[in-house]
Amino acid sequence: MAIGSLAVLGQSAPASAIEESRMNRVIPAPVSVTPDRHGGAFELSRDTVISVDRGARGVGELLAGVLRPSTGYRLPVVTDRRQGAITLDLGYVPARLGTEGYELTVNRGGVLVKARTSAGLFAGVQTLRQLLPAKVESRTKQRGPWTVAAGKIVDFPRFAYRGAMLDVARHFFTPDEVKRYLDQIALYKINYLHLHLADDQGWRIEIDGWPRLTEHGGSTEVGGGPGGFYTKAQFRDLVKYAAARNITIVPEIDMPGHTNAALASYAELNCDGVAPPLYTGIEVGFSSLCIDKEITYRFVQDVITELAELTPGPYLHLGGDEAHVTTDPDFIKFFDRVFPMIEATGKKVAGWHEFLKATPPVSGVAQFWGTTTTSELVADAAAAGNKILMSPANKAYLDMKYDESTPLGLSWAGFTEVDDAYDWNPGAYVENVPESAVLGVEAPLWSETLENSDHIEFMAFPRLPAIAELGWSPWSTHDWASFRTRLAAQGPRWEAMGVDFYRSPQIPW
Ligand code: NGO
Repeated sequence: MAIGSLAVLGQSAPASAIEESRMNRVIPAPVSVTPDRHGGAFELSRDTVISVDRGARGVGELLAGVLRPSTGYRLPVVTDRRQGAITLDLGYVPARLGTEGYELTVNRGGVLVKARTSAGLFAGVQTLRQLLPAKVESRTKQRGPWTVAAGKIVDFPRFAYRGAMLDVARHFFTPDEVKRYLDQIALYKINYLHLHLADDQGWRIEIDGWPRLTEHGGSTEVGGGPGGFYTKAQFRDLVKYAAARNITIVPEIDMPGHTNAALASYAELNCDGVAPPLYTGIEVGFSSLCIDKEITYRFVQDVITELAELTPGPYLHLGGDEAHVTTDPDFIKFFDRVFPMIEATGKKVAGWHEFLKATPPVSGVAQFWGTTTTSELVADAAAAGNKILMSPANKAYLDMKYDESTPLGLSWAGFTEVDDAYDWNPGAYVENVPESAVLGVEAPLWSETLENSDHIEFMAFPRLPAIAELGWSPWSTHDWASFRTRLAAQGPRWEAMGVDFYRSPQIPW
């Protein structure tokens, strides 16, 4: 057979097989996927409408925002029921689907996404995007057909918390850069973005009454660049932008260590009353708030009060890591005064797992970032009823280099290829921390070496989807061979979206 006719044969493969394969390429893997081999396919056309319940208009508009540029169709969002529509229906679904679960049913006559909440509908819509051809993600008009195979997906998350973290302190990222990342992580059903808002190199959030934090403390970054900070209005706008994508912002102000930017801004916060210079290097563990000065607690109180007021979400993160120049008794003394301040706001405290040296309230969440699978502190906290958030540095840190040739990133926790990031079970990872004690997973992206969205994307993709899948998908779906094929299918999507990802040699792109 001539090569030409082979190619033709390839092109004329039955459309249903191609579409059906997309049903099996979704990340994170859904709980159940049932193709309907006799149901044909749904085709998006110039007459399609997006029909929503009133409470789902925002989700409908976001879907339309993805589909309109590439299809060129009008895709009006309407609130009446229509034949042939994409319908987003807030209504009864089985209780096991919880608040973020959804059912997605496709047949020739339409697409129906059903969920109890708009968060569930949003999750269903992210799945629907992946059932359409990759070029649907393009911002310019593309040729159809825009078909989705018939079948049914039933889906809900394994863990309540599926997070990403962005360090905006070591290098500052503008609100638009943060929004771009929010858009990218939302596609993989990430529902928390933890922002590391202050560190030795920069203070990035306005606090009334302490203007030098941002004026001076925010004026630089690693390498000596101009830094930056978020005004309260900008931060509120980020919170809102995230919420529309079912993402809750978790603000972190690291303390008592990692505080050089604050100490440089206010001499009176230092035990010796002398402000140190701003810091633009990447060493850690050399700074501490002054534990025995009253002004320290007035400062921390103001910060906590204002963060709580800026943040509708349940968690405030206080860091607590690498306080190498704070003695243990001082560390405990400090947090004994600070934990009640958080409780008074009605929020839950989160911290890097060393903060367990002090005793957070039982509502407190410990973020495990170790590189081994044992931690007595963490196991004891789990036994005491604290929830644990899993971010093992040698698995979940997106700032680790993939291998020795990676131009960006650090390597203190080891090189982390895609299979390293994927191959661990958060529910059975740290000794004596059972799944019931695990709140979820988070993929931190520290920015000592990262300066812009291209850098973020190169480190986060393709590993972020691996962590997202560990957080969402049932362990029974865990399978590297399947994951790498599904990941390969994301490549053309990222190309269409302009995401600058790392083409890991492990993945059959
Ligand atoms: C550590 C350290 C951070 C670094 C990061 C780099 C934690 C919790 N504290 O993680 O200050 O930026 O490693 O990978």
